[in-house]
Amino acid sequence: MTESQETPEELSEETPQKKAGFFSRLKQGLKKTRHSLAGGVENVIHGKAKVGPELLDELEEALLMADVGVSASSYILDELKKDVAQNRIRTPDQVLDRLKNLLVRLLEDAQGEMHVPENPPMVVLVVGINGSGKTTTIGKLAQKWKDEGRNVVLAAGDTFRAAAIDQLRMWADRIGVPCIHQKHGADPSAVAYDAALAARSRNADAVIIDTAGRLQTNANLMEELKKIKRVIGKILPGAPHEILLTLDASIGQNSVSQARLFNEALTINGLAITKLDGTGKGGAVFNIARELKLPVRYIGIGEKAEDLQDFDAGDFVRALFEK
Ligand SMILES: Nc1nc2c(ncn2[C@@H]2O[C@H](COP(=O)(O)OP(=O)(O)O)[C@@H](O)[C@H]2O)c(=O)[nH]1
Ligand SMILES: [Mg+2]
Repeated sequence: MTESQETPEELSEETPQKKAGFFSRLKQGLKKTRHSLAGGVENVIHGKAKVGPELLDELEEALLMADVGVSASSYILDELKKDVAQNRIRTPDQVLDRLKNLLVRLLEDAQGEMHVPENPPMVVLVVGINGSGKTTTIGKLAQKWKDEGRNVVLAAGDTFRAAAIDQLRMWADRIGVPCIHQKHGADPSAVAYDAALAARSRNADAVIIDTAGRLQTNANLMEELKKIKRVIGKILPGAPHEILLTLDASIGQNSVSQARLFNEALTINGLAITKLDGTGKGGAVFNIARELKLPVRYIGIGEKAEDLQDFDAGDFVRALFEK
């Protein structure tokens, strides 16, 4: 590529700074998991002069303590043991480097692109249990997409609680995007239907649909979500293009079974891991990737609009381990 063909972003001097700001916020947001995961691992590595069964056992324990989970931890340990047995790894520092690579690989194996339809609007259906961060994530995502120049329409599909409708409308007003809503108790699929029609007539780029939470074991909820999916697919073929599951990082390993239940009922396309700033259990992300092979799209590291980040496996692991 010649210089004259470079895009404005590549020439912009702001990009590295923006990236640095993004990364330091990520590090700050992951502080507690840095402490539990990287802290635990480094204690083991730095306390040992040589690589042997003792170091590897303690490392596994440190991973489990940091909520990395049985499946992801045993995958990592099996790989490390092979490397040690075949003499590819000889020092504790090499174990640490290899561990970081394996953590990135684990996450990357589950990554995949979002399906963006040829003809907009793209429809994103956001699901998850009560309090997992659906409405907040939608608000943040709408802000982010609007800042990127996309026309977004929100749909207040959590009609189960009046406060949930108001909460989404408040986000919409603040950001300056339309929010399609009906009254408390209305059929959520009717709201989704209205939103799809509104988005089509406004030539919107994206519709993001909020839904009710309750318990993941609640059969009615799953039926309700399936109905939204069916209804929306009739108006906009191929929709919803993304079913995004929000998982509260502070529930640790329980997120694996929660994600499995939603995935069985609805076929989840991607995950938003929320509240990483408030917990040391962020290591669970690795087990979710290992067990469910579901891509993490976004992470929430605070309550404000700017506290939602696109997920990048390499950045995530670097933010956990880098000094
Ligand atoms: N610290 C923090 N709080 C969050 C994050 N995401 C959501 N929350 C808070 O979690 C609570 C529940 O979020 P909400 O979006 O209402 O969950 P919903 O019931 O799934 O819609 C609210 O108080 C949010 O402000 C996050 O990434 N970090
Ligand atoms: Mg909500």
